[in-house]
Amino acid sequence: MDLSHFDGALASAEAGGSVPSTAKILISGGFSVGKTTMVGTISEIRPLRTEEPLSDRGVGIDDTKGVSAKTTTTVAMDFGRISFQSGLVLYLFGTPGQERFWFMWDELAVGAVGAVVMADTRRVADCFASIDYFERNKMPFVIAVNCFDGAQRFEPDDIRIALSLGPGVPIVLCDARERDSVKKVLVSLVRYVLSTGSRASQISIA
Ligand SMILES: Nc1nc2c(ncn2[C@@H]2O[C@H](COP(=O)(O)OP(=O)(O)OP(=O)(O)O)[C@@H](O)[C@H]2O)c(=O)[nH]1
Ligand SMILES: [Mg+2]
Repeated sequence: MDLSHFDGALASAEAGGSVPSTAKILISGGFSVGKTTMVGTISEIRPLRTEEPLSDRGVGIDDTKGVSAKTTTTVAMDFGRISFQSGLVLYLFGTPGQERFWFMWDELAVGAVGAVVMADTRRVADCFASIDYFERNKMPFVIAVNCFDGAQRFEPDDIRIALSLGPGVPIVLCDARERDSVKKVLVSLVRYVLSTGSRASQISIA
């Protein structure tokens, strides 16, 4: 990848210029944390979804604790796209949240430059698998804490301790239903990817 091209695109996005560039981003996290919602909120195209009803077959397998209102789940992926004024285009791939569909992750991760790991402070351990996966694969990620109604609010520093994250990993509080909020998460990820450089510089995003 030509990282300077991506860097230029972001700078240009901020300056209102026009440099075309694309990047693949993963939206991951535990079951029912709001991944499909996030992709749908920000996508400028009708998002591709692979939702299937939660059925009796999942009883004893799917962890529906705390998400009793949930009736469907992502079985393969979500897909959406967001363009910045500059021409920078992000392709968003939402991962399935349930363990039995994690075999999809390796496929989805091919060519991705970074990831958003969504977290719910009521079920914080659910995002450990995503964090482990991206740390193992040396893919830069940011934590997006989806602030559900009624969930206790925590400071980013407390969340950093709870997730055993180093000081560098950005933690952003967000509402997956709010476009501007999701945009902040993505901008934070792009900036972080550019600041780390190492992984991004080996990947083609052109
Ligand atoms: N209150 C509130 N509800 C949300 C928010 N984000 C998502 N939801 C709701 O939470 C539920 C789960 O959202 P999804 O976007 O399907 O979650 P997911 O992470 O894609 O779920 P899986 O693919 O099954 O792992 C849905 O009923 C959403 O409407 C949020 O920020 N606040
Ligand atoms: Mg989903």
